[in-house]
Amino acid sequence: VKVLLVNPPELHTVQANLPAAVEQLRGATSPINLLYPAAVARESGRDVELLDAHAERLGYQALAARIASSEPDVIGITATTFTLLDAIETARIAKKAAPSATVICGGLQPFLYPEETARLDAFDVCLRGEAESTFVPLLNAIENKEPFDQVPGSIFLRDGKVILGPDPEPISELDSIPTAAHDLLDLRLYSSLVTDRSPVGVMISSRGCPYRCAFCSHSVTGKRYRVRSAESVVEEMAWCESLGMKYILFYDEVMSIQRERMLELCEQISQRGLGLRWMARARAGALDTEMLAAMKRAGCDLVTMGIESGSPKVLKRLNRPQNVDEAVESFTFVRKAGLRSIAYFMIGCPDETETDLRMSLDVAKRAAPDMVHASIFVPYPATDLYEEGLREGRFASDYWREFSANPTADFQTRLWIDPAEADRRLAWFYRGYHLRLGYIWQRLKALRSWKELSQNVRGAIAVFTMGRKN
Ligand code: B12
Ligand code: SF4
Repeated sequence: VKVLLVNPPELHTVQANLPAAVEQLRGATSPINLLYPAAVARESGRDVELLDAHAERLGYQALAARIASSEPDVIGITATTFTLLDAIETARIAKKAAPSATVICGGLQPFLYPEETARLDAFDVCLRGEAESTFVPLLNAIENKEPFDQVPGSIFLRDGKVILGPDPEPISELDSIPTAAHDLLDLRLYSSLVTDRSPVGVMISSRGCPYRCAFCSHSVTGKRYRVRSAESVVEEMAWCESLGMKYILFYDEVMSIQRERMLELCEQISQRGLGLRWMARARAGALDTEMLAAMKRAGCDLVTMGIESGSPKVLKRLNRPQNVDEAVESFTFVRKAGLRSIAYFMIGCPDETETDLRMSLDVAKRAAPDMVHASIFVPYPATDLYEEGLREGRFASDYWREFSANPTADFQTRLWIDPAEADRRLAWFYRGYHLRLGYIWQRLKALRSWKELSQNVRGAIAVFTMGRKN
């Protein structure tokens, strides 16, 4: 069978917590979530094509034409709750453009809301779980015209009833799965706000996260932290470089939590002598100068970390480490190691008062990252805080589940605090951070190119014209 994997356009995404202006500045990054199913399908001998409609900025008409000309037997679409409407629209288009193809939905949405996604009647079958344990069994079943009942992770409708296949096995040995199929991408489409290098690639060196921040959706990759060997990561990096990539975004949930592994990985990257630069998402408080020096030698130039709030009380509420000084120290270490940093903050968190907000600004100034990224706290689906809000009657109904069952374009995310107040706090925080001579001087010193200057100017315009629905 011929497989076409589609990353849907992002024309009807549920707007979360970033102003549309900032959203548009974000370059498209490669759909790593589809590069894994692509790799396993290809390894099993199938002909695989990948269509990134979002990165190509395709509208639905153009998408239909492309799907038709690909003549696929199987169409695999990825969906999160935020991209569900576009995933459904893509499935509808796909059904018309390739009427005999089986249309599949995978990703976070069918994992979080299996019944609701199956009942949408948009997809022939959905898959929950990691593609490496589900996709090939499904392709086999399609090819052999067998029912999907025994396919791990399958969910589908039969006579109006939702049927669930066996639970999929989590992948315990990450080295056993094939390398993400980067060569299927048109690399020219990918860039990122965090670097002036391009093309930009995405890699994952570990899966899962052992922590339980109260604002974070349960993810497909789960709580068990699993790592790849340094050898396999370095091989993939070398391959990415040979394909033409200049920069890698490591999208691991938490990359730096196993110190020895990180040192080993950096050592091997350095020895390989790659010209790539890369960034890592790290955990504040879990970094030391030796690790950062090793990362720098290995080509890392940016570390991003969540601080979230400057108030220990709010941090406790978020189930985050409450030692603010340790978080600040991590940023100092990063700066001293000669790396750039981005700090993430959330504004409008549960129980946040004006005093807590001021504490956040104060910590942001002390941490002095190269860039501050603040967003309004949105209770995401399948998070502890959303569930608390439901239990305690803050939200009248399980609106994320209702949206999943009956997604409509007028759906609006809800906040914990009054939206106008949240906007005011966010604007106050950003202006307080950026409108300081010290900050402006720091940025000017750090500017490395005209492209970066224009990005900064556009970013600043986005900040000052901020409002959630502009
Ligand atoms: C990297 C990342 C981003 C990146 C890139 C997103 C992207 N489209 O690739 C950026 C920064 C752009 C981003 C933006 C946002 N993100 Co984000 N992001 C992540 C993060 C950290 C990792 C995702 C990832 O690459 N995982 C690794 C891959 C391999 O795993 P996976 O996606 O689950 O895919 C596997 C399976 O699901 C399956 N699979 C997936 N698709 C398909 C398709 C088929 C056909 C098959 C067979 C299988 C299959 O196979 C894969 C391999 O096993 C996750 C956290 C997490 N742990 O998932 C949040 C997460 C997905 N993001 C989230 C959110 C909310 C957002 C934003 C709304 C944030 C914002 N404020 O704007 C935006 C929305 C952007 C958008 N339009 O989708 C939430 C989603 C919550 C939800 N229920 O929808 C998550 C879960 C964070 C969280 N824990 O709360 N994000
Ligand atoms: S926010 Fe990050 S550290 Fe916290 S639970 Fe989610 S992935 Fe883990």
